[in-house]
Amino acid sequence: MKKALVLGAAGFVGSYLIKHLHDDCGYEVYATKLPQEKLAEVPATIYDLNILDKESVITLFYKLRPDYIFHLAAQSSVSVAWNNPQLTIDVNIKGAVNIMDALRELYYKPRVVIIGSGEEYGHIREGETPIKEDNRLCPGNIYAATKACQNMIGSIYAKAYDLELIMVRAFNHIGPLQSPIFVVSDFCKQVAEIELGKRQPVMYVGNLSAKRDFTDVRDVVRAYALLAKNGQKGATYNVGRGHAYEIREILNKIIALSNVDIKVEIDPAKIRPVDVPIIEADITKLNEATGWLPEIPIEQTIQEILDYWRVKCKEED
Ligand code: A2R
Repeated sequence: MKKALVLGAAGFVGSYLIKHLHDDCGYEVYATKLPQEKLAEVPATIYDLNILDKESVITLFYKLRPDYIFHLAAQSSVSVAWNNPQLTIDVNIKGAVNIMDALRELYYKPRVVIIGSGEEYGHIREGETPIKEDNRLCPGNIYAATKACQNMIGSIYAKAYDLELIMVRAFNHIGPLQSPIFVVSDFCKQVAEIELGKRQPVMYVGNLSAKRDFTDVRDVVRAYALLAKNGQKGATYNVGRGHAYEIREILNKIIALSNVDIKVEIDPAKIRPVDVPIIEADITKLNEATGWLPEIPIEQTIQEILDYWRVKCKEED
């Protein structure tokens, strides 16, 4: 039976990826989390690992000898990155290099999927959308810059040391369980709280005109597993829906699912220092390598996120 190791599994994507690798791919799954994190019931054997501790990374790789490794561990919040660039650089760049260096110590070559971000493209010129993987990178925030750096070092290591590294640029992914620091979760949580009378019927929002490419997290993890098998060594693949939605459109879809009257107000604290107007993926390369296409409609995902918050906000009463 093939073995898969998921690094950074206590985050949003981890539990979905573990479930897919175990239930749908039939792998024996191992996963890591930070010592202070908790991981809900998942079909995997769990280890504590801080990717900043390179020796521990090497020891774990030797012990488990996985066929596939998925590197999800990251400081993944754009707003936290503005406030704490040092931490973001440490985890997202130094941590990634620790993993790649650990791979060089092994006597065999596991297939490793390194997760980056659609944010790496940053400020996109007219005519560059939908964005292809060989587009120039112009990161618009600190988080994006660290992920662009991870990607570049990954490409260099794959070539220089003949490592089986496959780089992903993941566009916005959404689903139940996501933290409300991310926009769709934030909106759905606010609506659930309004419905329960926990707050005034006013939604506080940031920049509504930005356009982002949103994909259901379950479609995203399916793409990661396919890339682990079929992605080309050293190559980068966009993972996204291939369609950008205006945040205003998403907000309207969420409000339409509620039967309470909701007013919308701009909260200056939610406007980021630099915002990128449109980010949309060209997913031709991914589709050609794996046959992957998104399957879950955005309306279904939004409904499930709203229902998740309705239950969670009620439980907190
Ligand atoms: O920051 P925390 O405490 O939430 O922990 C995150 C964890 N993490 C680490 N793991 C090992 N060693 C570290 N030094 C370290 N620092 C942070 O990685 C969190 O539990 C996990 C990443 O999960 P999320 O932040 O929820 O990201 P998500 O949405 O699961 O996305 C997975 C990947 C990330 O590379 C994103 O940047 C990319 O997809 O979009």
